Amino acid sequence: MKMIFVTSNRGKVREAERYFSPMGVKIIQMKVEYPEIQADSLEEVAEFGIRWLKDRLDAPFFLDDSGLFIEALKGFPGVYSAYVYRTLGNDGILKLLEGVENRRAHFKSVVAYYDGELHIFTGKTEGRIIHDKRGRGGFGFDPIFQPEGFTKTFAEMTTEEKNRISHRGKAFRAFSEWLKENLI
Ligand code: ITT
Repeated sequence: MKMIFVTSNRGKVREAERYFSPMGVKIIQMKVEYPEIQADSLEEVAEFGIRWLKDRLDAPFFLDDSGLFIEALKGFPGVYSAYVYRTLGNDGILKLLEGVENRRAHFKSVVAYYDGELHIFTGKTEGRIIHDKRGRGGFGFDPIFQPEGFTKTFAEMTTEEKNRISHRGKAFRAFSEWLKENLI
C-alpha cells in the first residue's frame, strides 16, 4: 500500500518511512506548498491545508503540522514554529531563554489524513529546552529538546528511538491503528 505525504520537510518523511515501512506501507513524499494560515491551533492550520489541497490532489493523502510550545514563553513559538525556526533558529530560542529557569516545553503533532473525509490524529511529548545544542540527528528544534525521562535530546536519538516517544510517533501510532481497522 502507498501513502502520499504532503510535506516539504525531509526529516518528517524519514520518520514516516521508518514508522510505516515495517507495516508494508510505502511513503511517497509530495512537495506541494499549501497555505499555512495564522490560527490559534495546529488543528486549524492542518484542516485549512487539507481543505485547500483536496481540490488540487487526488485523495488519499496526509499532512503533518507540528509545533514546539515553550511554557515560559506562554506557548511560543507554537503555531509559528516554522517561521521562528527559519528566522531565529535554535540559537535564537536559546537566547530568548537565557536566564529563564522554567525550561518546560512540549512538541505537538497533528496528522491530518484525507480520503474523502478528514481524519485527525495527534500526539504530544513533554520535555525541556536544554542550555546548549546537542546531537546531529533529527531536524528542526531536535538539538535543543530533551524529552522527559531521557538524558538524550531528540537529535541524539536514532529515528526509531525518536519515533517511539515523539509527538509524531504518537500521532503515527494512532493513524496506523486507524488504518489497520479501516484499510490495511
Ligand atoms: P511542512 O512542509 O510539512 O509544513 P515544515 O517544516 O514547514 O514542513 P511545520 O509547518 O509543521 O513543518 O513547522 C513546524 C516547525 O517545527 C518546523 O520548523 C520544524 O522544523 C519544527 N519541527 C516540527 N516537528 C519537529 C520535530 O519532530 N523535531 C524538531 N523540530 C520540529
